[in-house]
Amino acid sequence: MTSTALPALDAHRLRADFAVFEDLFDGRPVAFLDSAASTQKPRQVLDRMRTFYEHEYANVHRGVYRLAERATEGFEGARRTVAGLLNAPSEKEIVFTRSATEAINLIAYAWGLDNLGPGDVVVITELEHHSNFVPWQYIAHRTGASFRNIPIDDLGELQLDALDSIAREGNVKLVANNLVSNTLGTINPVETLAAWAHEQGAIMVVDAAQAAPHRRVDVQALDADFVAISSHKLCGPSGIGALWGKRELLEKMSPFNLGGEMIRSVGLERTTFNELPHKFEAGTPAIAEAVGFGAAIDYISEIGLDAIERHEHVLVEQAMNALAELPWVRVFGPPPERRAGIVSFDVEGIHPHDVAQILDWEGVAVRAGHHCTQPLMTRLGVSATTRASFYLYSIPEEIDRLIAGLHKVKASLG
Ligand code: 7TS
Repeated sequence: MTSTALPALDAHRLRADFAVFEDLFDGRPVAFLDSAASTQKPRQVLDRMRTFYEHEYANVHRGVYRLAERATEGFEGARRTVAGLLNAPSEKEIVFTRSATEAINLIAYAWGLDNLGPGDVVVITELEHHSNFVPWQYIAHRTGASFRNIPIDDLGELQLDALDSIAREGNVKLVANNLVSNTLGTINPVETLAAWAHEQGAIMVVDAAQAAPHRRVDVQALDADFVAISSHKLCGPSGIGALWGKRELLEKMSPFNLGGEMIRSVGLERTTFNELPHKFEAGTPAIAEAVGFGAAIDYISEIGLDAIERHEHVLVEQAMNALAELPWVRVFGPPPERRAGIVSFDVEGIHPHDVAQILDWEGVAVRAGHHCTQPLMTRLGVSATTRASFYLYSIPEEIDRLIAGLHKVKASLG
């Protein structure tokens, strides 16, 4: 919630860290309202990666020479930073992956294939990104488990009264939900779902790709079993994400990718696997990207996740109030109090791709499409929406430009 007593974030000052805002498109900087897809990168992250490549780079976990030790320290230091961000009990529970998508696939293959079967139930929600939907649908089909969906109400909030009937359908073994919906911005009641999952004897998988950049995520407070996050959504480089998992689960799980680095010893007859987290990190990892990921976490932590959350709340309220003045615009999802800095909407009679195209001519960058949430689009009765999303460098003027752009859209195509 907004409070004037708390220090506000100075987005205008922070923008100086992002070179992209110095570039002009038809004489104006881009109004970048697509941070839910991926965020811009500050100089601090890019400088850290450059220094690492120039002065600290070697492969990790293998050299005895000092440069290799320096590289390993940079890489493992990033792991400690990720553990700190998530309040993980141990950094050994942090596995670097390529992305949030790969983190979820790791759970689906390495936990799901061995632990699911006929009579078991996998529960997801109507609000999931395909990354937290398709792996579960696929693994459920492959193992013979059933696949059930928690529906949403018209405001895009989960209908938890469906849980009782889902529990009667079999052994609920896994519940997967995002903490923040990438399409509607809904903040989901993950703690409640985790408690319910545990009552059923199930594990709780939290897709925090869209939450970790914008609010505190504490894996222990959520009482989750697995949490997936992504670097590129929190000012870090693409190509790296992380999975946190409870140690007892990770210890028992089979490996996911096989090859170098994840082994303890290899013989013709038998291979034994490395300890955590290396068991899940086959091959040369994304080393400088991990270091950049750590630098990005330091950057957002210094600004403060609470300040980022409050800043986005002010922007989302401004955007929703302004959009509510346009009778030809329909906004999807919950009120500002129960959402992060994401607004999806429909402009009456105009396809979202045309909306986004005309907005681009005005220098306003938004995403149009199904946002990798086709089951949600079906529920909303649309094939696509236009989505504006905010981050720490977003400013009120950009929302004014969005609204002015929408008037042009209406005037030219409405
Ligand atoms: N989960 C959620 C909730 C997401 O929003 C995304 C990406 C992912 C998982 C996948 O993360 P990645 O690390 O594999 O990239 N979401 C979006 C989006 O909304 N527009 O583009 C990508």
